[in-house]
Amino acid sequence: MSNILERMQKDLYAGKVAEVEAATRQALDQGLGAQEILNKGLIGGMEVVGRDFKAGDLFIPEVLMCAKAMHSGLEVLRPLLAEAGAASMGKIVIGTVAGDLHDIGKNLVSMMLQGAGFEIIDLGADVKPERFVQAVRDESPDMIGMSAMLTTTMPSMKSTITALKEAGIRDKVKVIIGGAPVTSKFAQDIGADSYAPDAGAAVDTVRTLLA
Ligand code: B1M
Repeated sequence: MSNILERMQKDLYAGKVAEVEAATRQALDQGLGAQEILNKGLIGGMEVVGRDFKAGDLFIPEVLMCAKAMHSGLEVLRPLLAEAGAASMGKIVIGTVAGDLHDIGKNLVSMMLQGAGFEIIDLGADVKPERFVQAVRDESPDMIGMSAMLTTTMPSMKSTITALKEAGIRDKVKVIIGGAPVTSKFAQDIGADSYAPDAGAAVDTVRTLLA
């Protein structure tokens, strides 16, 4: 791997926002392609972050800084990638379910998935079932991701799956759920395709489901 991409990965891991942006521009000046910089520099860097977060060697504030650094490089590449029609790994509509305003975990999961090369449509927090249904119709995603942090809002995950069934579009998308009170058993009970306990596991699970 070229020196500039190695340095980009290290700066990304250290959460150095301005340095990652500068390294992205420098890599382009050196003639590297936007897709190569994305895959080897930014996504490569976020893979290390995801691995160490899962292992407990990195903590949430650090991961958020890494994600911010990744975004600074991504913003430089975005127009070039769009121009070249770069293939995304898959499109995911994500949101925190109705009645629930907790969005820190959902944002972390979104950022890690984006860092892994997935296109994210983030509906925000307090997302009602009908809004998920509309987003599936409008965006034709490969998957929807729901987050819940309250035991009282977990049932909205089931309502959303029911709404997808009633709209006749449940089989068009995979469904992954997560959040502190959510379990793998709950995911099974409500008919979700999968559950992930944290952001790192979410990336692995989504990769497997969309492979
Ligand atoms: Co609230 N809150 N809160 N809160 N809050 C909890 C969740 C609570 C456990 C605190 C407690 O009592 N000990 C408790 C829930 C109890 C329960 O239901 N069993 C609680 C409560 C009761 C409430 C209110 C009802 C309090 C009140 O008003 N009386 C109220 C509800 C508001 C509402 O939502 N309608 C409320 C409000 C708030 C704030 C607004 C003040 C704030 C949220 C700010 C925000 O998110 N923008 C807040 C916070 C910050 C918390 C705690 C302290 C931290 C949550 C957090 O962000 N964790 C929380 C207590 C705690 O957890 N220690 C608490 C960090 C985050 C990175 O972790 O979200 O678990 P987490 O995400 C992880 C995984 O779960 C997973 O990956 C993430 C990253 O690894 N994951 C997914 C998450 N979503 C995923 C989706 C996936 C896959 C994995 O696929 C799609």
